[in-house]
Amino acid sequence: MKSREFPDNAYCKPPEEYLESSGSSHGRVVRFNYKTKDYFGDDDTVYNKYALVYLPDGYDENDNGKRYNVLYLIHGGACTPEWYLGGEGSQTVVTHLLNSMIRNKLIEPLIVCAVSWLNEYCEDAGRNCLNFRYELVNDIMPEFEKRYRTYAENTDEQGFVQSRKHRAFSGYSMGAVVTWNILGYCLDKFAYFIPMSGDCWELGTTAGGSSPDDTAAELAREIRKTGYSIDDLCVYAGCGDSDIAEPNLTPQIEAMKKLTDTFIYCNNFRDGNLYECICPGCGHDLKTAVHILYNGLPKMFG
Ligand code: FER
Repeated sequence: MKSREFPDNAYCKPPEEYLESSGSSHGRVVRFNYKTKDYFGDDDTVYNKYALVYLPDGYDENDNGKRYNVLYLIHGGACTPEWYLGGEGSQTVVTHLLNSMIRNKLIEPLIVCAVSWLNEYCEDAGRNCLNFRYELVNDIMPEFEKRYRTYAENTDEQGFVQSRKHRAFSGYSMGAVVTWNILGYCLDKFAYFIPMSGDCWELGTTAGGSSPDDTAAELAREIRKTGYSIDDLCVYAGCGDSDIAEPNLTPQIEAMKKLTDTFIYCNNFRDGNLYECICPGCGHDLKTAVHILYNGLPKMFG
């Protein structure tokens, strides 16, 4: 059941001033440290990792009453969480965008947790992307959502399932590969997805482009298994019109459109759960991610 109205899905250009400065009031970027393990192997070596966290203006650690939507955001190849959020205490084009969208009430204040599929035990980016969900669900979410005020009243399985409509996942390029994987395998904990500039690799590298029908069928099969249906998820996918990933993403979306028991393509999420936003004048770069986040975030949550 849709519990709120959404703006239309069609691309709008973000105002220049949203990207340039945040004005006087702005959120802050902090660091969140956690421990994880090698989910390919079976030894107990502990690995230290961190996420960069955007906390919106006014976020108060001690205010027990207020809760925030949370977006997990993941980077592409040869990058780190700094690509989005700079570092502790930084302001970047992404924080400017978030501050501006919150101030202008395009979105509710939210927490962003910029995570990484990089690790010390495996150098294969593709494998790491398809395995990241174990680290996310077992090591990041329980600690993170205990520490920060998300809608998870408990950080056990049930707490995450009950708060899934207040949790989104997005990633760019290789991070989109992760996002499609989370859609397939973590739908009980996430209801909203923004895959940016990348296709689904469940059936192999760039298989969304080379085997679109099989890839779409695989995603739909995993989603059907969960028992969640069309009304329980939204996918706002996007890329640039001159993006090297566009020839991989668009065929996959076209194939997904045909599986109308699982995906309903629509111009407003009132009428369905799938959209592809192709940003004019955009390539395979941060500008595209910023334009898709500007367009996608107002369609998330609730
Ligand atoms: C795509 C998904 C991911 C794609 C490229 C990537 C060209 C990532 C490439 C890299 O980081 O090396 O659809 O299309």
